[in-house]
Amino acid sequence: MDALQPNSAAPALRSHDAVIVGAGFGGLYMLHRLRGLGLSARVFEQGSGVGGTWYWNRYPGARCDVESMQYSYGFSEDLQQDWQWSERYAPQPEILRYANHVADRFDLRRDIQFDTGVTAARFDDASGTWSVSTSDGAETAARYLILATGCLSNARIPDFPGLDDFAGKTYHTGHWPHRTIDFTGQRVGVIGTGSSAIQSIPIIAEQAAHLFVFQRTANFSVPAHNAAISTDYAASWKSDYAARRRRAREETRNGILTVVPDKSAMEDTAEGRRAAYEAGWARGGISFMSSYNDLLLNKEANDTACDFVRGKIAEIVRDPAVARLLQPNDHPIGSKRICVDTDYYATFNRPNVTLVNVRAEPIERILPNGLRAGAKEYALDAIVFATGFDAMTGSVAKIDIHGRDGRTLNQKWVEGPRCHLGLMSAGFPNLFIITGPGSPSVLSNMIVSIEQHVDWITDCIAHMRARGLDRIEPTVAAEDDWVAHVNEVAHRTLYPQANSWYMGANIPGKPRIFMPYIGGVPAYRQICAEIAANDYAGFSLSSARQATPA
Ligand code: NA7
Repeated sequence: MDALQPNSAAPALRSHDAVIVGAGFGGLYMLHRLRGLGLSARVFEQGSGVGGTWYWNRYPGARCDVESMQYSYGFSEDLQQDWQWSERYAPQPEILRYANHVADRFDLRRDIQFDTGVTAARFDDASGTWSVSTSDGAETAARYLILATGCLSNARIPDFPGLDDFAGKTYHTGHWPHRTIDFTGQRVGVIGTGSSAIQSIPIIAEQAAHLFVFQRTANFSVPAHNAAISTDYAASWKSDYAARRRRAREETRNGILTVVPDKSAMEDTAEGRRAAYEAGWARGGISFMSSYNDLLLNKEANDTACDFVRGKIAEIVRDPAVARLLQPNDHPIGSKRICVDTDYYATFNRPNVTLVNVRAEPIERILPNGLRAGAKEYALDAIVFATGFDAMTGSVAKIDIHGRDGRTLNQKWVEGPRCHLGLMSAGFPNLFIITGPGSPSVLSNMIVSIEQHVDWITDCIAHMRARGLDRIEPTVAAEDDWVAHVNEVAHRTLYPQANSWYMGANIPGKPRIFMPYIGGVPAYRQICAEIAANDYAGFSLSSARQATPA
């Protein structure tokens, strides 16, 4: 263990080798790996339990859009053999049970302090340590500060005038109460039609006396065809889990084992495309986007998939005007994360569901008994904000992080996030971000990417300790090159054409930068591995006893 001496000016200072922020899947695995190195680590978690995203997003119908057999840790063979998933797409309570099982199984809780947010962190250049301030008023010193704060954890409610005057109940999907909410007999408004709304609307519609869906932008959604996992299916995975995990990591763009034909949509005939899309629709899930190899590269190819899904919407939704409104027409399919639903479009055939076009008539004001959009007032007992997150940077930005020259990370990132490999930012030594901006993160199976980052960080710290080093930060040149590369690769695809949260476009005033790395999981892993093997080329490594790196 590093001998960290508490700062004499602050006698109450606790010290650890590492502070980890967040006890979601990233923070839990990071703690486990650091313990394996013999380091002391303290995790601060603002929730009262583990699970991160899956702790907060308890809205009706919340479930993962990556199949359960793949959306799970691969680091422990015993764990993956023992755990039994019940459904093809695990519902939120089951994923939360899994996170709790992992915390117990690896005895992680004793190093996690719950109900405690990290508010600020300052790097002391002289000692080469971070001083971390927490919401309980304490300070903790640590050599390493690791942000496992998640990509979608800063829930956001738009600044609607009159919000505080609403007399009914309000909810945000990403901050749902820890009890069952029953909307029976109520007039409910759901604002937003992203993934969270699309999952919750069919269930809320079954309860509510009337449901108003306030849609600004229609979204593409494909059916989940969720079902119980058969014993045979689970057994087939478990018979060669390690090999399948390896193929997912090394051979698929997004860390999810899927068969992608080596074929452009434009090489196929119209009948061939129809058959391929029907097969994707029948299969269900995000693998619909893998019907061809160029759906996110070629607009003409993408248009064929858009037309297919728009056709399905027209088939499902009986009222042609409602169907037209539900048909997305302003972005290529998949350039916003494609949604995966159970009966979403069919819900609009229910007599108690009304779709309101707030693109044409924006929400002007929340009223004590509802809201006003355009010239119309809607009486509501409850409002569900399914309005998304300040994604990828929002949870990092909430912490007042001061680097080695006193500049804050927010000042540095004012025109958009700047990270080398999405892992570290120049000027902020020993600060690691798990699945940070500039890494595949949200474009991949998050757990695959979390494990890769945690393993890289662990290996990096082990490397430094073996050489008597205790300080690392990227060079400005390497970081500039990586940021330019992330941007350049993104613009080879159709992704930047959408006003998505990937682009920061959902937050007024946020810089429009495509934040995740789109080069694919295998290419990214290889780059990270080569950099590590090459003595961390592009990073300055030193010891606190040496001069500050240039
Ligand atoms: P999203 O996908 O960001 O969706 C937020 C929705 O809220 C989206 O339809 C927005 O419309 C809508 N919104 C936001 N602000 C407003 C205002 N002011 N008026 C009307 N409508 C508004 O968040 P989710 O929670 O659904 O999903 C996030 C990710 O979690 C998802 O991609 C999965 O990866 C899991 P807009 O499109 O901006 O017009």
